[in-house]
Parts: sequence; C-alpha cells; structure tokens
Amino acid sequence: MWCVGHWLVVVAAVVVATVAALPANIPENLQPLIGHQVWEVSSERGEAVLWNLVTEGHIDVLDHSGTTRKFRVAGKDADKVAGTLRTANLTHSVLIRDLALFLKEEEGPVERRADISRSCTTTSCPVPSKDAYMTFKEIEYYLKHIGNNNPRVELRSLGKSHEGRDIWLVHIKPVTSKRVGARIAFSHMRKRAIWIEGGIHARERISPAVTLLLIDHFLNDFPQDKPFDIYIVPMANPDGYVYTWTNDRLWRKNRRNNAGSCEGVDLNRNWDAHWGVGASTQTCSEVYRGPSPFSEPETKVLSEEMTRLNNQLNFDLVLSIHNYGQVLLYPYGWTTNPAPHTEDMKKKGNVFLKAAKAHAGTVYTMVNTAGGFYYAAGATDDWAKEKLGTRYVYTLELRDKGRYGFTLPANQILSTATEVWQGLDMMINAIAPEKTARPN
Ligand code: 0X9
Ligand code: ZN
Repeated sequence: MWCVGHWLVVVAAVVVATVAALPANIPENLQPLIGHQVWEVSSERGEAVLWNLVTEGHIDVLDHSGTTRKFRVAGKDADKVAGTLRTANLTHSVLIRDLALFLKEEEGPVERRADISRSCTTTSCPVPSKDAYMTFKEIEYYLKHIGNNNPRVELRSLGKSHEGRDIWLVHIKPVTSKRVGARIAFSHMRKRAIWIEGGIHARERISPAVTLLLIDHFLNDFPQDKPFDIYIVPMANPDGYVYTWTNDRLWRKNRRNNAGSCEGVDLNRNWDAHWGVGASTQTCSEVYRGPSPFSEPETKVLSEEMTRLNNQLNFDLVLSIHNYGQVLLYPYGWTTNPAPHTEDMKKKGNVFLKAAKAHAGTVYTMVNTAGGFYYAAGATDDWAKEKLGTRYVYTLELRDKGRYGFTLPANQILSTATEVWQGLDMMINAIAPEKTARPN
C-alpha cells in the first residue's frame, strides 16, 4: 500500500483517475479517505514534530520502522501540517495523492480478490477463511460453530462493546485422552495457560484472520501432549472492525462517542499501565487514550477476565497480535528500563523468529518496544507484564513491511497464519518444560 516503487506507477494512475473518477464510484468505506494523502519525511529529524502532530490529531503515522516515516494527512489538515514541517525545516514528499482512489484502484481488488472462495455461507461457517477476510457476522458463525460442535471448546462472551457487540473468548482445553484410549491424566501436572488477543486495532484485518486460523490450528494440528489451556480473543474491537467494513477502511480505534467531537479511543492506549505515556488527550488523535484507564468496556472486560484467569493459572505467555512491520516486540513500551525476564523473552522470541522464517522465508525482527519502536504505554503487553507478572509477553506485528500495509491481500492470510503457528508451536515447545512458581 505504501511502497515507494509501487506508488510511482500508481500516482500516475491516480492523477488520471482524479480527473476521471467521481467520488460516487468510491465504496462507502473509502469515502472518508477522499482527499487524504500519504506523505513521507525523514524519521531521524522528524520524530518529535510528527509526534506533536499525531497527538493533536492532524496526522496518522502508518509505519514505524526504517529511516523514513509515512503518514496520512486529511485534506483539511494539509496546510497546517505542511506549515509545521516547513517551520521545522523538514521536507516531505507526497507518496499518494488520494487514498480513496488509490485504495479503490489498487488495493481494494487485491484485498478482496479471493471473495469468491469464501468458506462461509450466509448463516454458517464451519472453518475460518484462509483466503478472504471474514465479516464480523461470519466470525461469529464460526465461533458458534466450534462452540457447539467441539468438546474441547468453551465459547463465552466476556461482555459487550460500546455498540452492544459481544467480546468473545474461546477457551481451548488441553487434550486429556489419547486416540488409542489410554487416558493421560493431566490433573497431576501443573496447569499451563496462554492468552492470545487479536483485533484490538480495527483496520489491522490480518490480525483476527490469523487469530482465527490459530484457533483452528490449536484444535486440529497442535501437538496433543501439551497441557496448555489456550485462551483466545479473536476480535477485541468488534465495533471498530465493523466500522472498517461499513464506513472507514482505515479506522483504528473503538467507537466511543466522545460527545460531539471525533469518535473512538485507541484501545491499545487505554490499559491501566502507565496510562498516558505515548498517548494523546485529544479525542481526534489516532492514539487517544480515553478519559480514564479502562474507561472502555472492551479493555475493561478483557483485563478483568485476564486477571481472574491469571489468579488461577498464572499465564505463561500473553501475545497481542497486530500489523504491520513484521516485528516481534517485547515490553516495555513506556520505558527503556528492562522488564523482568527480558533475556528469557529474547531467547524464546528468537525461537519464534527462526521457526516463522522456515515456512515462507518471511523475516520477522525482534526489538524492545520503547527502545526500538516507539514509546507508548497503556497497551495490553505492558499491563500483562507489570500487573499480571507474565514471563513471556509480546506484541506481534504481522506482515507486511509496507508494500500493502493494512490492506494485505487476502491471498496472504494462510501463509501469514502458517508462519505464525509454526513460530508459536516452537516457542510453546520451548516454554513447556520450564518450571515456574505458580499459585495453586
Ligand atoms: O502502537 C501500537 O499500539 C502497536 N503498533 S500498531 O502499529 N499495530 O498500532 C504497538 C504496541 C506495542 N506495545 C506498546 N507500545 N506497549
Ligand atoms: Zn495495532
């Protein structure tokens, strides 16, 4: 989506298209992006200036690695942003002249290419789609299907979002008997537990898509001798996700009504862990932290359930899945002071990286969030590390590195999921033999 080589061709097409196409031809969920542009500045000198523009809600930074920063500017903010950059002596280049046209002409068809082979009908969905992004309804059909048909699955709603959608939790219980009939008594073994969260950022569609395929993998292909209870929330921000289908493809936050001004809270800035650091107090910012820690029903129910389960099971691993950048991040995001068990997290992180690469050669890198990515607190990962004391905590930024960004083509879903489960299987294998103190 944001690749330089790619945009040269596309800018030409878009310039022509700008004259020819009428906004009426633009799908509804791209219409808010009419007149939005993607600009680029050098990151080294630009970081602080861009950060102010982000917190004030004037730009949306789209990627965080490499030597430049690409960001989205709405038409109404273009003069203000250009002026600020000029004052700071920063030159910018325009990569995309009109995001709505760009996404319609170039990325929309790619993202939707595989629609015809959806595995879901209008009322049932027995397996998650491997080559098409699922609507929230389809996701619910799938979750209810496994909840009703698989004895190892317990499906529960943790509560409702602002707009009344369920926040679903899938509990995958460990296998307790072998196919040959001999019973394996896990009761004498220490219980182990993993928590995986997907879809907290609405536009990152590959996150729930991969998380759903992880459920399928853990149910059908995961080595059966591992005594792990696996808890998965495939869609932490259902309102935002639905909104990306109906209104705005690049929506990131939830859909809180901020009383008249811009809607939404960045749910990954709303957790009660150094709330406020690297976040904005302005409702129009993409990183608006919300009025108070856990002000949002989505983060509140997630954190309450995580706390309850952790008291019983003491999570071995907490993983929050996002895109994009192909980076495995380990905490903290609020400080560069090392978090407890940093060396352990790095070691097991390397196991993930190596196994993930083996599938399709995809290179994931690993960095400390505050040190190598950017300062940002109030996220799932820092909260799990600090408040739950989980040893292995990561945020995983999935594919790609910027070619398509948030509109990763649907034909990459399976391959992305495969590299993730291969990485996770090996990581879990490496964690499994460890003995850690836990409550009874
Ligand atoms: O900024 C985020 O919330 C995550 N990146 S994304 O581009 N998907 O929005 C990274 C979160 C990393 N963790 C912390 N900052 N604590
Ligand atoms: Zn994200």
